[in-house]
Amino acid sequence: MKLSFRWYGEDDQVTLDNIAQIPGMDSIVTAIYDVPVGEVWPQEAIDRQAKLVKEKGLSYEVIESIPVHEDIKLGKPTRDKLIDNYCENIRRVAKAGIKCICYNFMPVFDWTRTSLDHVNKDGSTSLVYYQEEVDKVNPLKSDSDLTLPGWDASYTPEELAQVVSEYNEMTEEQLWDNLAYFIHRIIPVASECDVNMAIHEDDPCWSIFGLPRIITDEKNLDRFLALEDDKHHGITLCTGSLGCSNKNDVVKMAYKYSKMGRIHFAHLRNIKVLDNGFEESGHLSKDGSLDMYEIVKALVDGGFDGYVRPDHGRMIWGETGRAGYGLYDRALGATYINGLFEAVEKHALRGDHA
Ligand code: DNO
Repeated sequence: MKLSFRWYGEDDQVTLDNIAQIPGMDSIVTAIYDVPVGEVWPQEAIDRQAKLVKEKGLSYEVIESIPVHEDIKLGKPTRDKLIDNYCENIRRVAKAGIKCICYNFMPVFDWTRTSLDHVNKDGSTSLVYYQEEVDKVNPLKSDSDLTLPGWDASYTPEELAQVVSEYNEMTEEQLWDNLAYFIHRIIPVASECDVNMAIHEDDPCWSIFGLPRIITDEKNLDRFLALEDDKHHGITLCTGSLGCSNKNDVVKMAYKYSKMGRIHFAHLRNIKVLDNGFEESGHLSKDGSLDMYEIVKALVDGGFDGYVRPDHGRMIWGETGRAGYGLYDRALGATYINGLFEAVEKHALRGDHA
């Protein structure tokens, strides 16, 4: 496993030096953030970023994300040109040494939470999702002043209502068709460039606001992976996204898909599953509902050799900044993940009780 850490570029208050000083850190996970979705990333910007990262002794091998334009998900006639641009971005980042690209296929809303600063008993703050709060929001009403954190701020309320309404008639099957169309076009390019494409599961892994969501469970991941028989067509195993539904057996999926050689990236974090949603917790097994030891063991047993990053952290020790992406709790998570992998890998090499 290669330990990695998300970095939001030169504007991120968490610096490359901070990240390089975390024990065991190997790779940066980043993107070009100032180019509108659907456009081609300038090669100079990619190369400059690669140089900055490498100068700190870190690898530049993972992009999260090259976002997928809504017109591709909607299957609009403009999609062909947008997919050409997407393929060009794959070629360009590959030229700079990228080996893995994380992306998602969620209509309009990427990860969704109802609060970004829920105060825990110990005074730390976390991201939480309470279903009753989501149910109060209607993104089709542009005059509603209710919004949720994490919404794409580049949309005005009117534009948001417009794009949501375009999905109104769309069934899950149509979204599958549009996803298949996209995958059949990008995977041959990724294969040629030897870049692993790693789709991120929908977060949370159920439909919100009546919009279709399909990358949600084992059955759908099987269907997704069957779209192309090529190891470059794989997944990001996000334990928090899959694990927020009790119906998902994350340990089983970690083993099954790593054994297939299709997990290229893992987002490891824990959450407390509630009857009405979930709360993000510290990374440790005892902090939440997921058994992180069993998940790591399943990855190792399955032969996983991709990138891993600690996922959302809580805000601790008075840190302020980008919700979920502060330095301290993610660094603690990284160290915990390192410990789990070292223990599990050494044990596996030795065999039982040697
Ligand atoms: C949230 C992230 C997601 C993820 C995208 C991948 O913190 O896990 O925004 O980057 O869904 O495309």
